[in-house]
Amino acid sequence: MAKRDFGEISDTCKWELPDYEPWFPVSEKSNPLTRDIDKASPNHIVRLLAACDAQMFQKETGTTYQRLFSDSVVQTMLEVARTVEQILRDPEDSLVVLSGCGTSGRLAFLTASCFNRALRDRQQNTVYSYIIAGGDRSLLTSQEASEDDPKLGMLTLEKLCEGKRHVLFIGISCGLSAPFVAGQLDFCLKHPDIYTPVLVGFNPVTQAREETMPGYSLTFREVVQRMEEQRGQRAFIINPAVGPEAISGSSRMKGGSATKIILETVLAAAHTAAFTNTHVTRRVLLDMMRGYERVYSVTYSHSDQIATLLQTAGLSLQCGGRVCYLSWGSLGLVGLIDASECIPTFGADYEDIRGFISGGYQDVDNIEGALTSLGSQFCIAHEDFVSLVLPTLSDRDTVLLLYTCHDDVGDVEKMAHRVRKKTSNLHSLYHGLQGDTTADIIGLLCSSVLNITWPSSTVHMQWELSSKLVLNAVSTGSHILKGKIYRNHMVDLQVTNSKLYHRAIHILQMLSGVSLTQCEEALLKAIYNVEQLTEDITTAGVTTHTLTASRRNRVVPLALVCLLIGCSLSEAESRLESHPVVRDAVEACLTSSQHLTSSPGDQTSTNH
Ligand code: S6P
Repeated sequence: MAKRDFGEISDTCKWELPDYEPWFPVSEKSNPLTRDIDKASPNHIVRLLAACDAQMFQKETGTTYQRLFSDSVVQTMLEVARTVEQILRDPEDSLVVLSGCGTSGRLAFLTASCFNRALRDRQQNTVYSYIIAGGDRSLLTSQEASEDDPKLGMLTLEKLCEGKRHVLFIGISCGLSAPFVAGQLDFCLKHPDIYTPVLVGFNPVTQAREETMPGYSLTFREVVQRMEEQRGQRAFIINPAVGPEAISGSSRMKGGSATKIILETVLAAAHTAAFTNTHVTRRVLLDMMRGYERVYSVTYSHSDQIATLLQTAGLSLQCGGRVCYLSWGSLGLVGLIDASECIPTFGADYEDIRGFISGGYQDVDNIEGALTSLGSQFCIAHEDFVSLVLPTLSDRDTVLLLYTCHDDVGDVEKMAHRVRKKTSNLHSLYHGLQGDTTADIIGLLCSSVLNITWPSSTVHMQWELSSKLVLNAVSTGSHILKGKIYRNHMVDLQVTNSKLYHRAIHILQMLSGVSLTQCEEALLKAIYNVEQLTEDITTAGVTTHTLTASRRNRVVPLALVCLLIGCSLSEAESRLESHPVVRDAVEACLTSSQHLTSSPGDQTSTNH
């Protein structure tokens, strides 16, 4: 035991060493803690996820990386909170815009909605708005391509802020990489009389993306450098390192959680100050962040129950069943977000893990309103669950009820009875206060119950974070059990934007040990479904490649099999057909390839 703990301690810090995967920014590195997560038991998976999440709260150890609690980070948060405080005191013609792509855009939406609600509760005018690349449909589906468009980002921001006198723009890009956000930050820098830009992300500025963006003269790094020149006055960068993700590059996990912690801390502190006629202080910010650290500890103190949920969801996915989150209140948004992210992250079908929220779009309160006309995937109300899913529900499926003591528990109980008639595979995640027994009756109907009890000072946003941690563990863990992950890499990723295109090439390089150029060629062959690359293909840009890739399946596994076996695409296709589970396919190829003797997975990217 002592030996294993020692191993974990050193693995916890290894990613900080300068020679650990130096070609990757922190947000794309593989986490040394989770390199065997694909073979771990449900209990062990939860322990590993807990150890990765703990890295969010680790104190600064040296000079390399600033962390969440570092003075420099707290100082910048303080300055941003004071700017928000001023806007709240004088909101006329002012706006706080939160923007991002994918998960970062979803958190922008979640945060803007939450704090507008807080203002409405005080009979104040709302000051927050959000932008998500690809529009509101991206809240529920993956529209990864719009992430690559800096001009679209800029134009969307300009349109939203028409006629405003002062705009605090908060651009979120965990990897300091999304061109959509870079375009917006650059636009703000060019109009300092109106816009004050804030960048939230989790890489040092020296690791911001260097690649050129289509139709744009600057790289993300150059935009960040320009922000640095104005830092502390007219531009702010909040960028603590939180360590690599448990599944490499999956910034929906720690990146999303840390974004939530930072934004809510800054905005909640500003609200308290503005409405109690005080000022934001470092102490207030630190206390709030410590509150989130306690949320982390309390949540993972229920690791056994989380592992049970993960195991049952994994069994459902393995046998072609579905996992449904049925939520009430704002936890519903957390459920919708977690479920929708499984599509781009694991190449999942939207029916594999699906979220439903009691009041449908009325509860979501998004700018574009109900999106149900876009198709079944956008049907998110409980009544949609009742008409679309309930009739065919069986014991193969897992249903998770997600609610708190503030929700209509009678309604939860009614739904629990309806589900129970179709499946015994019913579970619940409940947030309650000390001494309350509200959930007891519903618990009797469930085959597993995760009741988390909180002190009365706990705020709803903290329950959201707790639910996010649990659901991230359930959706990630169940896909690991389904065999979607090899080591700690999602091999079968969808290559739908330039970030994912480059990630795919690096995964191929790491697993095959051949040069990046050969890997890119193999990837392109798989994308275009050709045995030989034509000049048209090699001269086309990444945007054309990703557009083509979005219409193809399993391009990365195909390219990998070709590289490992040295075979044609058609042979690779038939090999993959005999191994529908991606991890098995990779292992079978590694075993039969000569590369195994030289342990390709342990080679480093020296071919850069
Ligand atoms: C990550 C998620 C993606 C990212 C998006 C934005 O797990 O699937 O959708 O959120 O690519 O990334 P970033 O680095 O700009 O926040």
